[in-house]
Amino acid sequence: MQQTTKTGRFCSAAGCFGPVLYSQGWSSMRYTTQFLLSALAAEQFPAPSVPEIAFLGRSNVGKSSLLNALVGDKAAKVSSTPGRTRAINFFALLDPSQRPKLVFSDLPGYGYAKISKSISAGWPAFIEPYLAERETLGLCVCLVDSNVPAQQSDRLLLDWLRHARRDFAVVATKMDRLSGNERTRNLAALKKGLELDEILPISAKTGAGIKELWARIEAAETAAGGQ
Ligand SMILES: Nc1nc2c(ncn2[C@@H]2O[C@H](COP(=O)(O)OP(=O)(O)O)[C@@H](O)[C@H]2O)c(=O)[nH]1
Ligand SMILES: [Mg+2]
Repeated sequence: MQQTTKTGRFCSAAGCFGPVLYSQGWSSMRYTTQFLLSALAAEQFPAPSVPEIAFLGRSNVGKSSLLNALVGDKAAKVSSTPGRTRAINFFALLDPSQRPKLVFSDLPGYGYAKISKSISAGWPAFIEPYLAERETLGLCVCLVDSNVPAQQSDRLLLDWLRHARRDFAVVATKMDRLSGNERTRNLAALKKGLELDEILPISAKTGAGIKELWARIEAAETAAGGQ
């Protein structure tokens, strides 16, 4: 069965095909998304290969919606399947000749539980070694909700990533819910609260910022030695 999604993406049994057409324009590459596996322990991680992009955020921040906007329904569906929400879900992004170009890793949402000194008491133990040691990890995309003030759990995660010298990009989700004034105010407050120079405003609903995020991901891919 084939279907064309709301955003104009084309999906069939073989997968979803980008780029996503939004009013902002196109991402530069056509990718097919292929689910690789769900890992519940470090031994289950796929063999490191192409540059990897990790997605991190608190539950309900809009991670599934963002993955859906970036690469299609498949990633979002797999990642919200019960039993897979506590796993790291790995997806390969294949170029038109079906060669893997990137891997997306979708990490479990860190909960409302207070993050302790090991990043999170509520996080499975294999997350921290993944972030610390995964050699192909080129970028961590950290999601924060633009409607919610800076959270201690997000602050701790970002401090941890800084300490680990991991490249990260922070995106503020659900921007469509805010008026123009609120956008400016909330982004400034988040930057201050999280000690950031830059935060990328996005909306999975309207597609705003998705093209810019793709550009950031592809820059990280290039920096990590992808081609
Ligand atoms: N208005 C709006 N709602 C969003 C957006 N992204 C996510 N949501 C909503 O926020 C809720 C949580 O989103 P979801 O993607 O499941 O979050 P996750 O738990 O981080 O995977 C759902 O009700 C989504 O419809 C967005 O860009 N705009
Ligand atoms: Mg989700």
